[in-house]
Amino acid sequence: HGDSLSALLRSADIAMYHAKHEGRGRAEMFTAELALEAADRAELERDLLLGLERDEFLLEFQPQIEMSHGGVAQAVTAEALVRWVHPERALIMPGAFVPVAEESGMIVALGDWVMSRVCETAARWARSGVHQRIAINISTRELAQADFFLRLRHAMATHQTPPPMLELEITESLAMDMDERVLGQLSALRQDGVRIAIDDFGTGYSNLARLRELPVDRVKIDRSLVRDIATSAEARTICSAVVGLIQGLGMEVVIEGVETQAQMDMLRVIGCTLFQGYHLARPMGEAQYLDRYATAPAVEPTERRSL
Ligand code: G
Ligand code: MN
Repeated sequence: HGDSLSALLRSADIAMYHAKHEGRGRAEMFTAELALEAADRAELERDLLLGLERDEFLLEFQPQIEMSHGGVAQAVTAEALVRWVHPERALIMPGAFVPVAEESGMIVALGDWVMSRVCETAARWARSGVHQRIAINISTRELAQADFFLRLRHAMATHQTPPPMLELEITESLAMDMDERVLGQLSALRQDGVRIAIDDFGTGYSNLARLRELPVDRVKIDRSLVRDIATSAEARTICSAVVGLIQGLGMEVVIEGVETQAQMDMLRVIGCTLFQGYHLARPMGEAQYLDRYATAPAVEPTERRSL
């Protein structure tokens, strides 16, 4: 059974990477369809269940770096990203299994695992003086569970996680159609110190009047808005307008998917200070993350002379 499953997961991974720039929702649909087509879903579900029982999942962390005017670069938040260490494959990315987990309902168990692991890690970081928030990606299905917030609060209480150590990432499309109950719960968490971020901004449709009213601290600009800014004046205009709009609403802007120095230089001119992306760092294990980012702020070498 290993071979066909491996092939399925590999093609799902590939599809995911090609579809990703069209937005998370679409990427997930595409991947789920692929899984169905291959008629190997039952197998994947069975493996997921086994994977949960056998504790085959792990978290990687990718830093969000704040660049000050003085050229000081400091990691302020770690985005937690779940990976599956499948016994017959290397690391499997979430795009290849989260959609199936969502459709089969296993997302609840998987989400609980992520939530509890993040709460435990964040509490441990706080105790050892690492005051960087950890961000969790919340999927549509999870938020639709009536007891989602209860389970999150439970995980926080169990591990005694300081609320300011946590950040929730909610996709733009999800943020745009949250009901009153969910909004109320998010506001309450935010009042307790949890940060709320909108993820993948620019991939869906936003109602700007509604955006203004959401209980949100920061907005993560999707990489599709950033990809061409070093080479296209139009791309630059759009990106700059979106950044200005969000800052004008009093929210923080985080740029994700920064892949080149040219993009970053341009973004700093536009007025951005918070960056995440392969140009700065790829997601990595906790030990390596702490090794590299739990220390005092480092001076960015290229900036020292120019500023
Ligand atoms: O949907 P969300 O923005 O949470 O997706 C995060 C995913 O994007 C992770 O799987 C992460 O590995 C990936 N990622 C992080 N930085 C970059 C980047 O600079 N470029 C690309 N293409 N992907 C990235
Ligand atoms: Mn995210």
